[in-house]
Amino acid sequence: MTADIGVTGLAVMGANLARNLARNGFTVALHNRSAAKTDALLQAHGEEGAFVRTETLTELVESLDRPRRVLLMVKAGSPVDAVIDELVPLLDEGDIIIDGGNSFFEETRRREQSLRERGIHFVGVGVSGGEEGALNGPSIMPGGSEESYAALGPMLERIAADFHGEPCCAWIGTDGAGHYVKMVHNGIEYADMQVIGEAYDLMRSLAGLEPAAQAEVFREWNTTDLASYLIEITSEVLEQEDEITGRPLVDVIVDAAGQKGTGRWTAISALEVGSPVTAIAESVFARSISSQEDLRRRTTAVFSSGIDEHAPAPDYGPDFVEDVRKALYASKLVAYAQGLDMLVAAGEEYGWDLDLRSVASLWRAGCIIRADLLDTIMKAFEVPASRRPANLLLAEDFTEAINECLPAWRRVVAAAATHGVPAPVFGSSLAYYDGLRRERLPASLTQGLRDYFGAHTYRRVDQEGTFHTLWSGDRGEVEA
Ligand code: NBP
Repeated sequence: MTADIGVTGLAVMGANLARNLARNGFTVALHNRSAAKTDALLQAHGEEGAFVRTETLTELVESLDRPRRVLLMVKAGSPVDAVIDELVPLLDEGDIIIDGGNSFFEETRRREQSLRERGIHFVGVGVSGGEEGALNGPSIMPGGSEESYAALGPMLERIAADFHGEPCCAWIGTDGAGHYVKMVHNGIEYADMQVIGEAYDLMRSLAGLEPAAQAEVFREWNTTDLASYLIEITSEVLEQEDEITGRPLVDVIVDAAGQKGTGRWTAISALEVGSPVTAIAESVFARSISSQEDLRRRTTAVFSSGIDEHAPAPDYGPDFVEDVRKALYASKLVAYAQGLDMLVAAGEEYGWDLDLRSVASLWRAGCIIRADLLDTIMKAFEVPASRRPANLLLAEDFTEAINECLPAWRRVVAAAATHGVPAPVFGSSLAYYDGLRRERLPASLTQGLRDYFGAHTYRRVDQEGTFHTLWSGDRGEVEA
């Protein structure tokens, strides 16, 4: 029996994608460095579809139809290069290697270029949705050549999540574009979770809402324009009781958030392409602060809040909860707007013609940031190029939504600062919005200072050209 596709790397993600492919009628050749995982998969799920067991990469390649399609689901980093090095001598021109792991997009660009020179297609595919998505339908973001998508796309579209009949899979752009979009997806996911955390903290600290009561609040919010997978599972986590102590589970979980790196990569790349993704970067930093456990233990006892203990207790009731909902929604919109802006900047830098409508459409189902909002975002970009908003917040629906949220957003950020509750993404998102909104920014002073100490020059509001003030001379102005 020849197989339609081979999967190598059968840990949880690879195994689930292989099962998804088989359940969708494809014959899947299986390989893992150590055969035990292959056998375990066949034993537990071998009846789910047509599988071909192989023990070596040579056997795997020999079992495949042409052009051969080999999906790598091994650990990101050097294992991907190790498997590629072993595979390439076994493949022919026109064959396709697919990397479905969380590889860094620069590595995907390097691998694609090197394999292209040898006539082999290398397709970096962003896959989102975790274990469950991999099995039942992930959001799939393929890069690589358009030609390779012709051979691979229909297969990926068949196993992808489905949003009202549309597959959450479409060709993103050449070389590392797929992994880049997946990286930014994860960056937005960081921000999405952080704003949920800030809302929870404010409602608990200021409105006294315990986790079980907040589970109800989030459940209610999930029927509003905040409706999303992350809001839905927030209510489930908040209502969970610890089996041992009977306390809310969230109170016995150590408050130090981990990260695997995609949020950090997003922030680094944003700095490189000059895109201000403050919400994502602040979310990465918020996790870093949370993880400085030793330092926090010392500072908690030493740093004062500066809050007047004798001030009358504030009344943060249902109105405040509604304010927090609006602050959360507005901050979330900023995170998405920044993520999409970053894609545009990266597209210019790396030569990808990214279609934001398509990107938003792929995130509507199957992935972690799936949200009703994405359908509206998609529609905002579903217009002729000349009418596409230069920033998501300029799309009419979102300008209106932000205007509606603004007073509440400002009240919440002020309350957080007044009462010493850290809300870095609520605050920085509002600052980003105000930064875009203000007619004049203090960057003029920055330019003056730069000119003073480094003769970096400045432009004037009333004349073309660049200018320099002779700061250490007669302080006259000269054209630079
Ligand atoms: P892991 O990332 O834990 O990798 C384990 C697999 O890599 C095993 O099959 C292992 O083989 C293989 N492997 C390693 Br380690 N070194 C190898 C080498 N030098 N040569 C060949 N094979 C090697 O698996 P995972 O958690 O299933 O994740 C797979 C990919 O998917 C990763 O890139 C991960 O970041 C990504 N991922 C994505 C999501 C998502 O939501 N999209 C979630 C989780 C993971 P062995 O069995 O012989 O040790």
